[in-house]
Amino acid sequence: MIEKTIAMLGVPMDLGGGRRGVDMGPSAIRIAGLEGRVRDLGLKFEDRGNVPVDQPESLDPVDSDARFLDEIAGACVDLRDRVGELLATDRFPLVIGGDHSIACGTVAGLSRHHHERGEKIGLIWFDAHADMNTPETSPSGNIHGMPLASCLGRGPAALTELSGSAPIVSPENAVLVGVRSVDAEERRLVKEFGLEVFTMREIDMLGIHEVMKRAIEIATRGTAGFHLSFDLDGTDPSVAPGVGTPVPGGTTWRESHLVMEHSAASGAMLGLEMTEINPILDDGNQTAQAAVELILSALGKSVL
Ligand SMILES: [Mn+2]
Repeated sequence: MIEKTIAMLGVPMDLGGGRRGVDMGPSAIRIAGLEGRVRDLGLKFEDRGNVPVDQPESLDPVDSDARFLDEIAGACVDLRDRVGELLATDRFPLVIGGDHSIACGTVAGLSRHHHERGEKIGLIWFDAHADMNTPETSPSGNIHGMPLASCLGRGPAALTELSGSAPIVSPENAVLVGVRSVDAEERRLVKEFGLEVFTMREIDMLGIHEVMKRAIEIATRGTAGFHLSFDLDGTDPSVAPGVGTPVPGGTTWRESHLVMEHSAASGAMLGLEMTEINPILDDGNQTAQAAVELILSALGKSVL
C-alpha cells in the first residue's frame, strides 16, 4: 500500500485527439466514486481539482502537423509544475485525463523533480498504440499520437524540452506494453531508439506476469523508480469500451489488473496516470468504473 497521500489532478484535455469527449474523463472518474473507494482502502486522498484547459470550440480551427501545440504545451507546463509541487510535498501524483498528450506534462514534472536530486526516472507506457509519431510522421497531426516520442526527445521543442533536461526520459529506461497498432514510421523510430516493446504477441506468449517483471526491471534499472502512463485503450474494448480509439485484442480484465498489481508490488511506482476515457462512447459509466478498479489495484488493493 502507498503510504503517501494520493493527490488526484484532473486534466480535461481534448485538444490532442480527433474525436471529442475525453475531456469528460476526470468527471466520469469522480462520478465513479474514486475518492470514496481509495479512502475505503485506508489511504489518504486529496482531490486537487482540474488543470484548466481550453475547449477546442473556443479556439480557432487549425490545420497543422501538430494541432493545438501551443495550447497543449501551455497546459503541460501547468501540469508539470503542479506535479512538481505534489512531489515536493510528498504526495503521490494520480493524474486523470484527458487525452494522452498530457503525459508530456506529467512525465516532465516527475523527471524534473528527480533530476534536481541527481536521479533518473523510468517510464512504463501501457497502450494499444506506440504514441511514437512526430509532426513529420503523423498522418493526422493529433498530438495524442506523439507523447512517447516527445518524452524520449523527438518532437516539437515545446514538448521535448518541458523538463529542462532533454530527453525527459532515457529510451533505455522506457518500455511499451500492450501495443497492437503501430504505424510504419513509428516502427522506424522504435527501432532507432532501441525501445523495449512488449506487444500483445509477447503478452500472449510470455504471459503478463513475465512481461511486467521484465518491464519493471527495465524501468527501474538505475532509476529512482518509474511512472506508469496508462492509456485505457491498451485494455481490450470489452473491458474499456469508452475510449477514443479502441483496438481489438487488448489485455483482459485480469491481465490489466495484473499490470497494476505488479506495479504496486514493485514499491517503485512514482506516479500513475489514466488517460483517454471517453464517456460519450461509453456504455453507462463502465469504462470509468473499470478505471477506478484498476487504480485501486495500482494503489495496492489485493484480493486478500
Ligand atoms: Mn496513448
